[in-house]
Amino acid sequence: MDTLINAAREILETATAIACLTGAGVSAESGVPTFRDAQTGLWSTFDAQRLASQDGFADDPGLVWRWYMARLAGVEKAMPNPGHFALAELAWRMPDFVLITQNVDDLHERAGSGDVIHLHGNIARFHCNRCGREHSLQAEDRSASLPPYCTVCGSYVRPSVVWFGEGLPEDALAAAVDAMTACDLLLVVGTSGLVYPASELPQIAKWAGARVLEINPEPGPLSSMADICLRGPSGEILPRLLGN
Ligand code: BV8
Ligand code: ZN
Repeated sequence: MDTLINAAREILETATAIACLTGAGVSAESGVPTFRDAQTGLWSTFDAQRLASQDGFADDPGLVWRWYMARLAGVEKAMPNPGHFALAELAWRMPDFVLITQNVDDLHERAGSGDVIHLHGNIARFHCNRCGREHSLQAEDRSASLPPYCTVCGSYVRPSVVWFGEGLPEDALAAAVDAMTACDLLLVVGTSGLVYPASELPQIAKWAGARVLEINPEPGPLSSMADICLRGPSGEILPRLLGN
């Protein structure tokens, strides 16, 4: 692994514009279950992809609401891990560094990363499912058995995350595509590369001539386009990549 880390460090040191795409794996060591783990952990009897959808919300708004309140509580209790801090440090070192995440937690921000591009929204923000009016979470909402009602139109409030079957925020996706075409190095950290359209982003970087480093204990569909695959937890690998 040392040889690979040294080779990766050399690529990092010669890069002039770095983009980084993170997934749930970067928060795993903070105790936030990855999306797939969420299917083996507390919620193993539910299909997470069903819960994170308009149909799932229409079917059982109370179940979906309680699922998000439980996940939000987990995110609020979690602390950023050395992987998050290493990416924040990298942004300080590299004038041209763009961080794009599929995660709905705020651990990158709490580690000091600024201007994080969130492709799938933010679990701590809420809006009306019909009229879009923003809703600030009240204490009583957290233990409620049903979602709160919008004060304007009376529809249910939902978390401001992108559900399956919903489009990604156009500005976030456009900024991510721009970063992929402009970078000469892409770091792909802790993502299974299974969720579209985020999973298409690394290919754009590759076509634009960027080198790709994958950091993930497991291989996946994105591994074949990586110049170097660092097989291990990002909380250990990223600090070593930065020489810490
Ligand atoms: C859209 C917010 C169109 C919600 C999320 C059939 C084929 C292909 C595509 C589709 C299909 N059917 C439907 C689709 C489209 C669908 C999709 O891709 N489905 C997949 C599952 C087949 N996509 C969509 O619906 C998207 N929208 O296409 O809309 C459209 C266009 C215009 C207008 C209208 C509609 C929307 C996708 C966004 C869904 N929302 N999150 C919530 O969180 O509740 S996605 C959700 O899953 C997460 O946010 C995350 O992004 C994703 C899981 O991916 P990962 O982050 O990679 O996490 P995962 O658990 O999978 O993997 C963890 C990885 O970490 C693993 O590789 C593991 O090895 C690694 N790891 C573990 N520990 C560590 C580690 N790595 C490093 N260190 C460690 N310690
Ligand atoms: Zn409303």
